[in-house]
Amino acid sequence: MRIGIVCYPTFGGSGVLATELGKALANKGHEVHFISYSQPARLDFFTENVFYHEVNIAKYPLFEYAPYETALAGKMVDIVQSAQLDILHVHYAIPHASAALLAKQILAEKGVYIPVVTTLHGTDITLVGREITYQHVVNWSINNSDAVTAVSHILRAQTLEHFDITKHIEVVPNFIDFDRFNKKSHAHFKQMIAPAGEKILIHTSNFRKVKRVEDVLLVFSKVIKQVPSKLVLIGDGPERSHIEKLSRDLNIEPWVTFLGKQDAIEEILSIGDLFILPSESESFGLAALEAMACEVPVISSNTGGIPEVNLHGITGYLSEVGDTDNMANNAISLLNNSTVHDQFRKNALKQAHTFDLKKILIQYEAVYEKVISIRT
Ligand code: GMT
Repeated sequence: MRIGIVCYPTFGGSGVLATELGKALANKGHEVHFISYSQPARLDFFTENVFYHEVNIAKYPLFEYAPYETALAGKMVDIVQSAQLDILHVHYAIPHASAALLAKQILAEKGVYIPVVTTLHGTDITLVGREITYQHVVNWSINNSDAVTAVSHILRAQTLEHFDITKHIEVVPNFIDFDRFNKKSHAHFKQMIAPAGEKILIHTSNFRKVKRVEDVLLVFSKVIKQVPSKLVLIGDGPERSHIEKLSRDLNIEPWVTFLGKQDAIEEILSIGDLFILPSESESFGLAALEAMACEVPVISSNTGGIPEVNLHGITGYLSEVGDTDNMANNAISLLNNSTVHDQFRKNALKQAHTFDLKKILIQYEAVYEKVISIRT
């Protein structure tokens, strides 16, 4: 198949997922065309069947707000025709789905049929999409896509609850590529971070408020009183300087390492003993899955799709959002019991395998084939 993938190119989970999906489809022999306003963060290499098309937005003094959606729709019209795409798969409803549907209509007038698959990732439904200004467009885009998928059961339920949906929404969960995410032996790196054999707690996110990174510090400040440990923070974003200040205010700065944005996350996860994900909301929690694939149990909040990934008392523990005492107690008890901890590591890996890329890729291909065949 010739597949167009539209996504946000930044370090957000939807862009990561879309990029990994495109790369995997290309590896399987499909021709994949990424369409975005800059090169997706994880699109680090090119092969003969992967293409990247940048959306350029014409600047004009009259435009206080550049019309990205119009530029994107125009680009899709171009690429569908020039690359003879069979399908457009757009990640994130706003504005990708509505732009794709505009492109579809324009192409229909030219006698070109292009089915649109929309994947809902979370914030497009739970936060941004519910804004009254966007609601009508999100609703219309979902109902008029040829197929719609959601990355978790809870996200599907939330979409049905908050919007007036007439379209079937299929759950196709996020996935993990075990060729990349697996526990690697990194004795030298572990020795560098934890020279006295301290336990290593890890958090990775884009440091937005919704991630509650301050809770990571609060949990760690309690854990370190009971268990010699280090905290490694990966990622960057609007809350980073506030979090750095908080680590000084909590007097835990010497035990906290800020690594910033990293590409080889799996290398760092491999030295972890626990992964902390205390998010306010999370439609899936791809970061937790990446940790679990590297055999790291997860201490997380019990919100959104996280319990579909992290199983309480099996692969880690779930606590109410903001209950950092409970999270810390769970972390301490796990770190102090090596038998249970080892078992949780194994369980985490086993659970991660249920989201193996190889299984999920087939589901996306089936969605594509179904909508393409409806026309032919
Ligand atoms: O939450 C983020 O950091 C970014 C956001 C996005 O839209 O890119 O991530 C969402 O999509 C990810 C991939 O499907 C999910 O794993 C995240 O849980 C989801 N984030 C939220 O729902 C807050």
